[in-house]
Amino acid sequence: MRTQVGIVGAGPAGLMLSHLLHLAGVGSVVLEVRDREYVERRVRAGVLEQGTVDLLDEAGLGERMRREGLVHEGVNLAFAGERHRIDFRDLTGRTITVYGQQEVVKDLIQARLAAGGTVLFEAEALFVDLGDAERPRVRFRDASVERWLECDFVAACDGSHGIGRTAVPAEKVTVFEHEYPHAWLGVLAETPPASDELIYAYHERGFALQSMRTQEISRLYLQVPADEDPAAWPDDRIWEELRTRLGEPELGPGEILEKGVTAMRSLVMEPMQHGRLFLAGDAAHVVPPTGAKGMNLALADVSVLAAGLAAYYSDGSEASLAAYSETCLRRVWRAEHFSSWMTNLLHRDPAGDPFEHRLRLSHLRYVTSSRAAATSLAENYVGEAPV
Ligand code: FAS
Ligand code: PHB
Repeated sequence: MRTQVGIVGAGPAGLMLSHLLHLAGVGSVVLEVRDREYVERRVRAGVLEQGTVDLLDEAGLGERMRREGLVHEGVNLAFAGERHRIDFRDLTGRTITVYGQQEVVKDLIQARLAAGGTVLFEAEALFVDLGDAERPRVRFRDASVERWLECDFVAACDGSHGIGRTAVPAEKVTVFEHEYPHAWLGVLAETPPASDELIYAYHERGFALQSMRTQEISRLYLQVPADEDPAAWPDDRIWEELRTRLGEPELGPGEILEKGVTAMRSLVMEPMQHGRLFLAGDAAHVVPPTGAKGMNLALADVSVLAAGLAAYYSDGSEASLAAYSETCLRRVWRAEHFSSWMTNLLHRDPAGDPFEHRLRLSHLRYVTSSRAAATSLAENYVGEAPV
């Protein structure tokens, strides 16, 4: 097979890149190891920054998001029996939209296939061959047959455990990584959200988050130890802990549709490119989900990469491609810092240090009483912080 841009991974990054390249008249092939149903059912991120909403709109993908997405003008911080609203509209003039990542992925797959795009499901990329610098290629297995995908460029959009990252010689990259001592138990439940806006709760028993997908479906998270087994959390324990930490005694119960533990880590790979291989999204960086940045960062990366590739094919210029990493990393590190800051502010340290607990309570009181501090949180959350 031959294409202009070989893309590994049909998550938000890979699919959006393929769509944006199509709009620019550039051909691509997307290789996805999983089947379509798995990719479309995978429950992950839920919050779109205003910039992401605008990108989806401009790319002609905003119709269902506008119809079904929930526009929120703020979030709530709950602690010490109090609840305080951070008003994004007042502080930044911007809003967020709650629209599940799986809905974005469905919209992207539908758009690619409707446009005659090539998305090969159950096609596992085995490795990227950069031997010929001008002609990278991807070895992949499709229906148990191994083949080459010959390309001009390769985009590794294969997530935090992908193979793209391994194609870059170790001596050419620096990987910055931080592990957290906790994870999130994520629950998708058929029960109305207790509040019509997100609730981030800091409780002496640990963090909890109430988000949602619709007015009838709640998306809920609990801080658990880093190596927690979901089996340790039967439904009644989940509801009891959520009610306590969120301060919502009437929450649930409802049918739990999905339950899973997500590890928390920060990671950045520098640079995000090597020759004609470019890494985007979780393939290049990972953030703890507390700041709701993961998917937004992935889509921002590929809008930069698509513009650089379009420029190359339209007039041969390579300046934007050469600056891809530098352009993306400023925004990536801003999101890394904010996600780490939100995580440390809202999660109980496993030792339960009383001094740390008092510091967090004071920090939360400051953030919810100082307009300057609240504005700092708000502009980072909605994605408007200077990078
Ligand atoms: P993705 O991981 O979405 O996509 C990569 C794709 O590449 C996958 O479909 C994978 O199957 C495919 N792939 C991998 N290796 C391949 C190979 N060798 N060949 C072919 N295909 C291959 N972010 C938030 O903001 N909020 C959240 O609540 C949140 N929850 C999360 C929960 C979980 C369990 C995980 C893992 C992540 C979560 N994230 C969350 C982060 C998540 O949303 C990512 O930021 C987002 O999926 C990044 O998109 P991509 O970079 O496209 O990577
Ligand atoms: C979600 O709705 O899944 C969600 C919302 C906010 C976060 C993380 C996840 O910080």
